[in-house]
Amino acid sequence: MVENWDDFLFPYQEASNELKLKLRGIRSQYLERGERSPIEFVTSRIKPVDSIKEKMQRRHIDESRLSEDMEDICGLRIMCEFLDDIYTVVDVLRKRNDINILEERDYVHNEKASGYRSYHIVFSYPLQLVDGQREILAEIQIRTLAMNFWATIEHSLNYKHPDVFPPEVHERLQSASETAYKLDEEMSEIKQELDRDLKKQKDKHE
Ligand code: 0O2
Repeated sequence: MVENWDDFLFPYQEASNELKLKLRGIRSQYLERGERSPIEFVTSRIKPVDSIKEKMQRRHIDESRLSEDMEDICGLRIMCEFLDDIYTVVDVLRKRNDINILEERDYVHNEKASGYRSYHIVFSYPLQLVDGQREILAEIQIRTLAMNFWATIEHSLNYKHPDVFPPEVHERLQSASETAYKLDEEMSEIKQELDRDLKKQKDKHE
């Protein structure tokens, strides 16, 4: 049982701080090499205690098994400019030996009924503590800026209580998500076209 929530959450906060720094470091490495980074920006959050308790009830998770059964107490989010960047980031993460992937959920191509899109990676992270190593469960959500725009606003309208959404609102949110996805596809096509033009010009001058 959790006696003190601050003590319980401390290692999650530590893991979150370290991971945020490391993920931002990936962006710095690309920029340092003079390349475009597939990571635009990184955010993190520790799940609020109220939200942990609500999920415990909803998912029938025993308080004594929180560290093993609740995978998103430590949550990180990576925002990308383009759709392809999502999968580039996934490949980069798969190669790391400090991110032991347990599960991947591709809600980019299999969007949720709400219209939600994002790529989720559930993993364990070896946190070094004074008493030794401890595996911390965490989740990274990877999404485009357009997906983030939609999810942020939809979340603030509260996706956990879809029954408060009249069917018409539900449909409009789904349709807004489709519009955001079309925007992502259009931006990707524009980039691909510009890349092709650039390559043609380069080839001409060689
Ligand atoms: P917050 O504030 O982002 O932490 P569950 O956590 O039980 O709802 P599950 O199956 O454990 O869901 O994990 P899932 O669905 O892979 O990921 C849950 C998280 O994904 C949510 O965390 C949201 O961040 C995001 N998410 C999933 N579905 C939706 C959706 O329809 N709309 C929006 N806006 N976000 C979604 P939290 O804890 O609910 O929120």
